[in-house]
Amino acid sequence: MTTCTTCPYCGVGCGVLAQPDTPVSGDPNHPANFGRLCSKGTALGDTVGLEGRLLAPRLGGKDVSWDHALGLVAEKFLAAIRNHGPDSVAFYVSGQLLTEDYYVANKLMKGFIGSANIDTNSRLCMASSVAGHKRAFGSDTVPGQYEDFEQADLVVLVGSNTAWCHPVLFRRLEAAKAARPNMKIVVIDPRRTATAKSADLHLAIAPDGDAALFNRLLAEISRRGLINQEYVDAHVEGLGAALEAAGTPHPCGLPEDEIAQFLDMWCSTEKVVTLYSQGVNQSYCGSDKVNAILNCHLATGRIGRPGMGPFSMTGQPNAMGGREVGGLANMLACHLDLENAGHRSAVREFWAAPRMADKPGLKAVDLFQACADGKIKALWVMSTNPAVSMPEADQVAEAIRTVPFTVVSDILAGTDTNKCCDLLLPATGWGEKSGTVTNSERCISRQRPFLPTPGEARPDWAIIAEVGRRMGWAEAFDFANEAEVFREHAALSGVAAHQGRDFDISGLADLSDSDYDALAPTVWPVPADGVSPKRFFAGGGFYHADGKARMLAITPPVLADHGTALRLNTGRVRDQWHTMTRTGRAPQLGAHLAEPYLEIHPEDAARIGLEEAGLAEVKNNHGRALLRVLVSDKVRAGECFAPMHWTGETASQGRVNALVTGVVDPVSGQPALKGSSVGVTPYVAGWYGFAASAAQMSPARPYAAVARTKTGWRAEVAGHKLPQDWEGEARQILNLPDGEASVVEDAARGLVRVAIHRGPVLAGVFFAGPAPVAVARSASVDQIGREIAPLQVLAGVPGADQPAKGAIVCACMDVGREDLRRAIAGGANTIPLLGECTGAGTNCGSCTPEIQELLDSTSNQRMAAE
Ligand SMILES: Nc1nc2c(c(=O)[nH]1)N[C@H]1C(S)=C(S)[C@@H](COP(=O)(O)OP(=O)(O)OC[C@H]3O[C@@H](n4cnc5c(=O)[nH]c(N)nc54)[C@H](O)[C@@H]3O)O[C@H]1N2
Ligand SMILES: Nc1nc2c(c(=O)[nH]1)N[C@H]1C(S)=C(S)[C@@H](COP(=O)(O)OP(=O)(O)OC[C@H]3O[C@@H](n4cnc5c(=O)[nH]c(N)nc54)[C@H](O)[C@@H]3O)O[C@H]1N2
Ligand code: SF4
Ligand SMILES: [Mo]
Repeated sequence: MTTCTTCPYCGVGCGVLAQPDTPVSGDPNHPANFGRLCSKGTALGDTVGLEGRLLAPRLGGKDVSWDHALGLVAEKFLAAIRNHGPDSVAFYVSGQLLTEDYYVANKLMKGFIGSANIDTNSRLCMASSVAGHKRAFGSDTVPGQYEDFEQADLVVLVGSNTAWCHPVLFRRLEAAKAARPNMKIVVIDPRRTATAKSADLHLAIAPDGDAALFNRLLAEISRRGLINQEYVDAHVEGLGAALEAAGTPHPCGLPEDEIAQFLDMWCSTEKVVTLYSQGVNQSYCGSDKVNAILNCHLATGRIGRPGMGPFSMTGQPNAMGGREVGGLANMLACHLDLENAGHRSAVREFWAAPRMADKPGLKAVDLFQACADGKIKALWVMSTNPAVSMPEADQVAEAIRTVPFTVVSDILAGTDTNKCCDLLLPATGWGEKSGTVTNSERCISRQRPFLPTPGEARPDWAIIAEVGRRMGWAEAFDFANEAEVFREHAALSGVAAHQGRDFDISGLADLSDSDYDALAPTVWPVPADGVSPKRFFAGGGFYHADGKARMLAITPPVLADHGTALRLNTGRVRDQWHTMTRTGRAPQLGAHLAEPYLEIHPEDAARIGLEEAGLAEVKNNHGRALLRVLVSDKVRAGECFAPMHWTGETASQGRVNALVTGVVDPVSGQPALKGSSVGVTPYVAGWYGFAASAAQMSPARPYAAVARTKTGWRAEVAGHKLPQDWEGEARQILNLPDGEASVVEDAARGLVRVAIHRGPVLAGVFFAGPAPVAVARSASVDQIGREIAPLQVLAGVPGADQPAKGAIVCACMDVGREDLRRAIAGGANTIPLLGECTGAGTNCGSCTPEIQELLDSTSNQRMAAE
């Protein structure tokens, strides 16, 4: 039987059709994706196996009963509260919890424990957007809908690598542009990303130059007489001050002609959507960037109408739901304000809460600082991996260890955060759990189970509710099922609506269990009486007391000077999700980019003495990382980029957040994850190697990065001292103590090749040399588990029957760079032709920017040769 559910990755929130032991497919009826999925969604079936799962509560490394585990949590939290007060405990939760989980956690902390020390990884993600929305609109409201992207004539993507991070929305945008070629796309990003590649105009802005650019835009809007005076008079305050601040131009690092082009496009197009994401939010001036963007839409009244508006793209599947339940330390519930006494008493009454929090709690960075300072006596981490994803991650891991009692709820046993915690609680994961998520366009969708519950795992909401009961609040946490939690949340939103808030789903408060099970994707608001339009603010109706929006006077920051250091920008790659605990298990997703890397401009690389494919040591006073060098003019000189995904599980020194600064935006408390100062030097290893094994390898050399493959595991390694015994070294790295070894050493060139067979079957292969080794990696990986002669293995080249694939470009159809090059040489010179020959790009299409790049570079080479 097929189950309709929702993808657990990005905020696009695609509908998925799933059943056990079958590849998933896109739900043609879901309004977010209409059947499309990206590479990560397509690979979901490969990530739900039980390998590495946490299947029972574990205390100090030993399995314990739920009764013991939950009793202990209740006891330790109660003891801390008794001895040190409610603010001595904290929850750190996640936009990957379902709304029901999130609601119960927030209720327990804010209404019953009586502290607001619950913060979420959304602090690292959406906090600046939330703050910007609240300042401008009086509420955290996303006015628009996805269809606005299709209806717009100009789409501006600011600090968003949509092609990789929200691929299905990007595909919808591409399709709309193909249908209406006059539609224009502008990308504002210091890096030339895959998204920028498809844009009509790419503005490689100076980091944090965004507020200056949007101030320029506001001034130009005014200069051209494009202020929508009628709208502003009726619905907006603050125009004068905003214009005055925008009157003084500040540098944004762009040439004047490019600025002029952008201003002209924006001013001369009425239907414009400005989407923004982490290049805006994750900055020391993120909230101001948000308001500089909102100012332009408010001044022109281009908001809440079809094809128009600002659009803050959410990252996680339930980032939006988390904001609805009030999961941030400075929010209450249902978009009510913690600092508003009226709101607090309404919630107190609804919850019959014994002890309401009455002041904001600690925001993520401060929360972990309080852990380090010994102020937090009990900490519960749920569905997030802060030892990897928080800035200054080494210090955060240490801070977690400092807390006397730490609990983590996760689906997996071995995460970096779990290693710092006392008690591990096994949660049910995607495919097993049931509840709702809200995507970027405010659409609530069901996640439905289609797999049995593994081991003793329990749903997050049920774990939290049981702790609530054991702490003494039996009635308040007596939820029979997730539908009951949802109904309570929906009913509370009705209370919020009476307080004049935007978030109202009271129309869903009476769903029966079976209605809830069958709930179709639903865009809020859903008031109990009457209908609401899908978009907000076309006719005003803002949530400040006077019903008006606010334009803010924004003073752009002085752009940071990193001196002789480089500015480290961080972000995502196409086929991995955050700390890779799930995507890292799908072999096809690890084949696109298999190592932690540093993208660096050719000028800087030359100055520093870095070579392509060599290793870079990246350092500052927070920490250190060793990363593979990728020389590229896609980054600006003086800047470098590294992905955030590698952890202690997958790399020996690839945790980039060890280097990332904990400086925060003063308004939102969101850290500036895109702007750290680092020193970069070449790391010269004694030897470099590549290994493919049937056994699980661990990253245990000075440099090592391991990834899952179809045949087992692969690893890139490097070491200091030349091993005396290469066979022993190879066996250790390959994790193959037994089996027959064949070793070839070329002492003169320092090259070593080791193959390990079990009978006729190849179990592992290892290549090492004094420089990064050039072997056909995909071919070696493919040979594992096959009957193949040692000599052929040790040649390090694919057999005649297996042409080299090269690095995987199309993860869905398993097509490599070399496959594509051969097809291009054979005459397939367009994306559709390449799709026909190789299959590449024919499933999710998120690799099409890379295929296009390969086509362009091949035709450039051809032109140069002619
Ligand atoms: N493949 C994949 N997709 C994901 C995720 C994932 O882990 N993997 N995670 C999801 C989550 S939680 C999130 S929050 C989203 C994030 O989605 P995005 O925000 O699109 O992704 P990032 O790569 O973090 O950063 C976006 C871009 O900001 C640019 N940038 C850096 N500094 C500046 C600046 O000062 N100004 C401007 N204009 N741009 C700047 C960076 O160069 C980068 O290309 O992705 C979601 N989707
Ligand atoms: N340098 C840098 N750092 C960043 C960012 C950046 O751009 N640059 N981006 C930031 C952003 S936007 C985000 S959103 C964060 C993301 O960072 P994290 O939230 O730390 O990353 P994940 O790997 O998604 O962690 C989710 C954890 O929950 C577990 N899990 C999965 N499903 C369930 C479940 O149903 N229940 C429970 N209890 N656990 C589950 C997973 O195994 C995993 O351990 O990273 C932030 N950090
Ligand atoms: S775009 Fe991809 S990751 Fe995002 S929800 Fe859709 S399938 Fe999942
Ligand atoms: Mo995020």
